[in-house]
This record gives sequence, C-alpha cells and structure tokens, in this order.
Amino acid sequence: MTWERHPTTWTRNALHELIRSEFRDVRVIAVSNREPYIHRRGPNGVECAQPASGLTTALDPIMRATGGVWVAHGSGDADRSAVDRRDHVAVPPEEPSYTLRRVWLDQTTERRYYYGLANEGLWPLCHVAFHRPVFRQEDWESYRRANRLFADAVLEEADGEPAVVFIQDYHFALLPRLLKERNPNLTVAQFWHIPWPNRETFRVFPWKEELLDGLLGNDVLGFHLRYHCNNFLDTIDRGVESLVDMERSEVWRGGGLTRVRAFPISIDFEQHTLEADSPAVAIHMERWRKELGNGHQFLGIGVDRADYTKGIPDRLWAVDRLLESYPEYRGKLLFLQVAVPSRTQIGEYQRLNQEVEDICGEINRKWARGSWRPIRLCSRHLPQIELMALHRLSHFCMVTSLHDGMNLVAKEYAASRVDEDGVLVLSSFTGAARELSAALPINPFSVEDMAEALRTALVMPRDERARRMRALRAIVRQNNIYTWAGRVMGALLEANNAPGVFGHSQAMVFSSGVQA
Ligand code: ADQ
Repeated sequence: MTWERHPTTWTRNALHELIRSEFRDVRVIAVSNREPYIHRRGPNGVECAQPASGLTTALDPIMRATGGVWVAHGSGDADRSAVDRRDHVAVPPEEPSYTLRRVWLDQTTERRYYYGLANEGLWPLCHVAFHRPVFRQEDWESYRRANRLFADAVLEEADGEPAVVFIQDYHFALLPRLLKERNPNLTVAQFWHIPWPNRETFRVFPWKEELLDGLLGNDVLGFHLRYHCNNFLDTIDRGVESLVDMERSEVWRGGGLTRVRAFPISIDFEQHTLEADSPAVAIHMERWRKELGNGHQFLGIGVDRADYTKGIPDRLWAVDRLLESYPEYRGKLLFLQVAVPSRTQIGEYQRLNQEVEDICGEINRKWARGSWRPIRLCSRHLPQIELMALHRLSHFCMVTSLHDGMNLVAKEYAASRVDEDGVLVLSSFTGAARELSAALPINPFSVEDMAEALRTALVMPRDERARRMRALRAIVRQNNIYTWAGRVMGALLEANNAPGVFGHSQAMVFSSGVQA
C-alpha cells in the first residue's frame, strides 16, 4: 500500500489501520517534553492524569497500535514512584498498551533549557511578535544537555537497532543529529509547532549553525505551512553548507537528505463535535448562563493560553473601541476572556497577566452601567467540556494572535458549533487563517479593524452565519488530527520506501514538545 492510496478524510480507525498494515513490526518510540500521563500526589494518594493536549490525541492511538515507547520529561511529583528500574511505566493505566519512559531533568536544566532557551529564546525569535528574544550561553548549554539526555534515552530504547524517529517542536532541535550520529540506521522525522521566521530574523540566533545542523539530521521535517517550509529552506540556503532544492523542498547535507513538508495540524473533529452535542455540555451551558447572568444580550469570547503572541490586550481594546464607536452595544455586550496562565516563571508572562488584569479593570470602570460590566476575565484552565459550552453560548469568538503557527482554538470553535451558528473572528497571522477562509479576517495590530469586524459579526444575518460556519466545519472535518498524523506517517513511508526498511527490528521514534 502506498501513501497516495490512503484516504483523504482520515479517521482514528483509518490511522490505526495504516499503522497496523504499514508499521506492523516497527517499534515506535515517541519523544516529547511533556508526558502523556503524569503521576501526582493528591488527597487520595498517587493519581495518574492525562494532561489535555491535541498532540496526545494524535500520538496516543499510534502508540497504542504499535505498543511502542514514549520518552518524556517526568515532571509529576509522584512520577518517580511509578516507574520501574528502567524508568518505565505501562500506560494507559486502565489498559496498558505502550510504555512511558521518563527522563529526569534537574531544576536548573529544566529552567534554562525549557523556560530559557526554548521559551525566552526560540519562541519569540520564531514568532516575530516584537518581543526581543533572550539568548544566554548557560541556557544554550542546558538546551544541549537536555537534548543529549533525551538522545541517550531514545538510543537506549532503540537498543542499537534501526529506527525511525519523528521529533516535534523547538525543544529538540539538536536531537535529530545527535541520534543520527550515534545510530545512522535511524530514520528521523520532526514537527515544528511554531512558525519559522524569515532568514534575516533567524540570523540573530547566536548558535544558528549548530541548531540548523541539528535539524538537518531529520529525514522529514514538518511545519504547519508551506510558507514556514520556504522560510526554513531559505534560511538553510544562506546559512549552512548544503544543497537546497526549493522545487522538491529538500536539503542535501553531508550525504543526508531532509524532506521539508507542510502538515497543518488540527483536532479530532468527530469526537469534539460528538461531545459538544452531548447532554453534559448542555448542563455546562446552563451553568455558565447562570454564572454570566442575563444582564447582556450578546456574548463574545476569547480563549487562550495567556501568551503575548495571542494579542489579548489589543483584543480587549477592540471591545472598548466597539463600545466607543457603537453606543448601542453599551449595556448589551459581554466579552468573556478565558486566559489560562502559562510559563509564569518568565517575567514577560507575569507582566502580561498583570497588564490584562489592568486593562480589564480600566475598561470596566470606564463603561460600568449599574451591574453591567463589558468584560469578564477568567484566568484559569477550563476542561474542554466547559470551553465547548462557552463556544456554544457565544455570538462570536475572537482569535487575535499577532503570529501563531496554527491556532487550535479557532478549529475547536468551529467543531463545537453543531448548531452552525456563531462567528469566528480570526487573525490573518495564524496558520489556521490559511484554511479557515470563511472566518472574518482581522489585522490584530489594528484596534479599529478588529472593532469593525466585531460590529460586522454582531449584525451578521443568521443565514450568513450558518453559511460561513458550515464552510468552517467542512474544512476542519476534512483536515482533522488523523489527517495530520496520517500525512506524517505517509511522509515517513516515503522516506523509507526502500524495501525491507520497515523490517522486524525497525523501531520508530516520535518526539514532541507540547507548549505549556
Ligand atoms: P498553543 O500556542 O498552545 O500551541 P493553540 O493551538 O491555540 O496554541 O492551542 C491551545 C490549546 O489550549 C487549545 O486546545 C485550547 O483549547 C487550550 N486552551 C486555551 N486556553 C485554555 C483554558 N483557559 N483552559 C483550557 N484549555 C485552554 C502551539 C502553537 C500553535 C499550534 C499548536 C499545535 O503555538 O500555533 O496550533 O501548538 O501545533
């Protein structure tokens, strides 16, 4: 079976089938910074939880189907008590079908590699959201150290056998080369969840040759968009001795070939839609209705990790501008911002949380009328089921990222709207905007533009809302998370079409670093 013969609309079962047929004797090793299961001490003893993440949704079925090993940072306070001598624990706890191998990072390494180099260096560098990246030599040393620790764990799991490695995210740029150097039989793939900037921007990265060389250890390197692929190829073309074939989107370096491909990530549309239509969501809708009160006629929402790339302050000012320009919404519009605190060890993120609170206070003081306030801020993590309830209650959802690799909130909003209502106001600078052309596009750097889009959303007739929402849902249904995983697996097959490559002793490694 070749990749081309696989379905265009992927399901969990189709992905499962592909893995069963094509990767049958392949040992799969996934690697991520964040673990798919975490052990924590609770009031009732040690508990095992599954952190909510789109990536776990995609990789978990692959791991279950292959019974492989997932290598990740053991970050739970009871993680050590759950593993055996080899730092292994069988997961999922209720139906063990693969192995979680935990890697231990000391606090300094974690702080410098994860918060420092990855999140204060690479994150702002790649997002170009006008936040100066911070580059510290100690952070880079820790980044290298962490990559080496993960490489040791993966190589140990592969046990000298041929393997295929699929690495995701900017936490592990050096890992592909480290793996390939010590086991040339490995096949390595990586997915980079954030944008890749243009070469001029990337030039400021102090250790660029080493980082780019690390990435060129991959056989397949994935980005969300063709645009990011082209930026990457251009960066390589000017920065590293290599042969770049723009047409084929490939790089040759030192005898090794890296295929650079676009794989737009997504969500489990069918599952999401099913849940959004469930009685449990209806109960949450009722609860939220009560919680928000009936002092408003229109509800708008924003749901984000509190990150400066998401454009939250500008979005709040757009609500303020709407009230300024269109007095008829005073006393009638409620905007609920759900912002889960993230990376709070970093000063920039602490300042953002304070700024958002201050802006909400200022706008509410300005427009307060009786018990009505235009903005509600909810600074906590909400289970998806509650987010679905809010999606369904709202008249519009604002996604105003200044720059975003994809943005799953936009796709989740569409998947929740089983009633084919609601308006998605979407930043043109998200990867999602390339697919979701039926959303209302905005420039998040322009408060006026956003305020006008809100006005358009609020007066949009029901049939136009339905037409747009149907189009959004059709796209997300088609380009779902299994399509993403299936395409990645297809690229791995393509990279390994030499007969016998997926033989008995083959191991496959997935690696990811989900944002937190
Ligand atoms: P993120 O920057 O984290 O992801 P996004 O894609 O929007 O951004 O995903 C956020 C996830 O967190 C969504 O599933 C959302 O529902 C959830 N979430 C947000 N606020 C929440 C809250 N208050 N409570 C609970 N859940 C909340 C990075 C890249 C993106 C890319 C993804 C996947 O920055 O561009 O889309 O990885 O590749």
